[in-house]
Amino acid sequence: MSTAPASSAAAQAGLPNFSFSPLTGAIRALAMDAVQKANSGHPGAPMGMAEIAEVLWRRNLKHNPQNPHWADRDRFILSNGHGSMLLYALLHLTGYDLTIEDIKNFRQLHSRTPGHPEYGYAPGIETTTGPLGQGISNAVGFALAEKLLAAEFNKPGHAIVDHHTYTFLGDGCLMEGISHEACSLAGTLGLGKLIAFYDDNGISIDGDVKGWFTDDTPKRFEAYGWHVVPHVNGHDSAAIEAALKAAQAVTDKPSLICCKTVIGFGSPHKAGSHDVHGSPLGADEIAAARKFIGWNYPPFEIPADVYAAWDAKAKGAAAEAEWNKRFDAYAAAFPELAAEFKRRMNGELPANWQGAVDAAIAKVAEKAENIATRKASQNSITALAPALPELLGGSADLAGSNLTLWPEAKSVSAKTGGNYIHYGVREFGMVAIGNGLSLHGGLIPFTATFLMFSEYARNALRMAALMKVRQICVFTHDSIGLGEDGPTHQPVEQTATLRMIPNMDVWRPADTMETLVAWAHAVERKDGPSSLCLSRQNLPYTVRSAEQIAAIRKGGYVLSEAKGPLKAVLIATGSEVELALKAQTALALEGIHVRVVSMPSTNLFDRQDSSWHQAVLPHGVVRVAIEAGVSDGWYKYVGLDGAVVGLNHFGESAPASLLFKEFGFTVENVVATVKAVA
Ligand SMILES: Cc1ncc(C[n+]2csc(CCOP(=O)(O)OP(=O)(O)O)c2C)c(N)n1
Ligand SMILES: [Mg+2]
Repeated sequence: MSTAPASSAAAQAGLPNFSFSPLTGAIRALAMDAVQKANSGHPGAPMGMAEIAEVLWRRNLKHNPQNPHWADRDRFILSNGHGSMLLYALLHLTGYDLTIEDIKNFRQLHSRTPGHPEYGYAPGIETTTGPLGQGISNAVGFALAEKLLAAEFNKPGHAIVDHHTYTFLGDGCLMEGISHEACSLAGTLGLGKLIAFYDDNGISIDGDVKGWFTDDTPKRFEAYGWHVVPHVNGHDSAAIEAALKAAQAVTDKPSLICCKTVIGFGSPHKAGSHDVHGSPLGADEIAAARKFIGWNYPPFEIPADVYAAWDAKAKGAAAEAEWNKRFDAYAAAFPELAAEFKRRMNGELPANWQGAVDAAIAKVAEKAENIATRKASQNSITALAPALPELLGGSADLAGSNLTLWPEAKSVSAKTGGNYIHYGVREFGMVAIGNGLSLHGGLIPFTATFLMFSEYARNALRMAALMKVRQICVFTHDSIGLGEDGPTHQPVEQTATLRMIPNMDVWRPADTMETLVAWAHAVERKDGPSSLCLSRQNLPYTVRSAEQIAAIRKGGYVLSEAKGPLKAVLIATGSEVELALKAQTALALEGIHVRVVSMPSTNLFDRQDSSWHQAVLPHGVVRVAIEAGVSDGWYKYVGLDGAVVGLNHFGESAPASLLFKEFGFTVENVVATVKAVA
């Protein structure tokens, strides 16, 4: 422990009349004690932001701890998720179902209070945070959702969607590039109900940020078109309150409130230093801190009057009751809109959804078009969107290449609502914003870019999967089949690595029918994201029976049965299904009969039972997989006796047909490969 002398709290806070309040004392004590008990965690941010948190959560936040799902609650996102104990303390103190036992179990196996706030683990956690920069980006999505739903549902005199999105963020979030992507777009879209508090403590893990972070943050955000309240003393409750009121009063711009704080404030010897960022204070320093902040209670004990002063249950219930009354009036005036709002906030699909899907399937079968699957995706959106008003499209500046626009698409702007977002060239920001849009409720977002640039969005895709968020990712230009743009744009390992993200459904459809079914499945999937890997080039249509169309949803199925004694099974995806079918014909001429299995989604196939696996891939029959991508993942289907026609190196810049030939995606090579193993 440092033996530096403790200066007075007033001197540390830079406020002559400063004294610690028991309200913030409760936060500081819970954070110190829980981190100490767990012997790990981050006391610095919770202690440094306690005054800001008290002003927001106890005096301003519109929420009902007894109904964390109330549609019009304010949303709160702790973007500096390492400060999780701050959020847990606030949820506990204000009356959410998060007990003192939960706090004592901080960071323990199966507790509701894991190291970082995890969506779904405890009530009131709106999103998972911890990977810095993504919480603020989710918050942009939440605020955008509010704005779009307000534009769609509110009527004069009936503001049923009318809440703020608040977020706390630190130096780390602002250093992360994604904060630029998301906050820049938030400025352009004028998200006036987004209010961010910057914990400007000058410290990150390595120490004083002066060596690596010297941006003029207020100027940066002003340049984005934000309303900025600079130079707020983050321990001065009156100043924080005034800044918050000023931020609420600006309704056409997001607000950033820059709060100067002392990290670990309340720890007499460690405050202001990176020592307090991410380790327990230690028993001696905690004892000294208790004295310093005037907190005379044992660990995990909060006096009744402090609980009472924090308790937001009655106020929250009254706020929700008042909203319910207003909603009833809205429902009386606009019964259909009210029912639609409820349906959408409950995440239920429209009653006519199945009918729309069936009609679209019938049309695709009738048209039997030979088109690129990116075009088939656009046709699917065009067919399904009229039945799905919650669909909210968008692309990272590739609308014309990803083919993500449809006849009724209406671009969102600062002034108008709509159902299509031009995300600009911001892939990571886009997918993180998409997560926020989805988590808010009422919307089903889809996002789009080239499959190659899924890499830029990678961690937000992982977060979608981790949180079980419904987001549909349209990834076009899915292989060397994109041709002349060359190896920088040609995915080789992306489809395979996306498949490896737990709970991500990856689709690589072979034609218009598989693309439509992939879309329908992705929309219907409530508990996770889907990535649709789509071709730039045209692909032929394959006629299927009704059973085969139904089987697409099983991820892998027999597309073309062997016309004689079964010698081998060819497994292919996407553009390589055509090749497999041609190889089947060529092999048959030589008396070698093979079955072609189309495997548009290995993830879905893996989830089927063993009888389905056996029916599609019978034991004892050699298998050859064909996919224009890395081969590793296919060995689990073909085993060591089978073979893979894959691509284990980068591509080249040339016309697609030449590249497929150059790299062995030819009938001759597939025939030879089958003969070598069968
Ligand atoms: C994307 C990402 N990179 C690195 C980390 C590890 N990390 C956690 S907190 C932190 C420092 C953050 O500094 P700041 O936001 O200023 O937090 P403070 O120390 O002020 O609480 C780092 C590097 C992370 N959580 N996420
Ligand atoms: Mg900091």
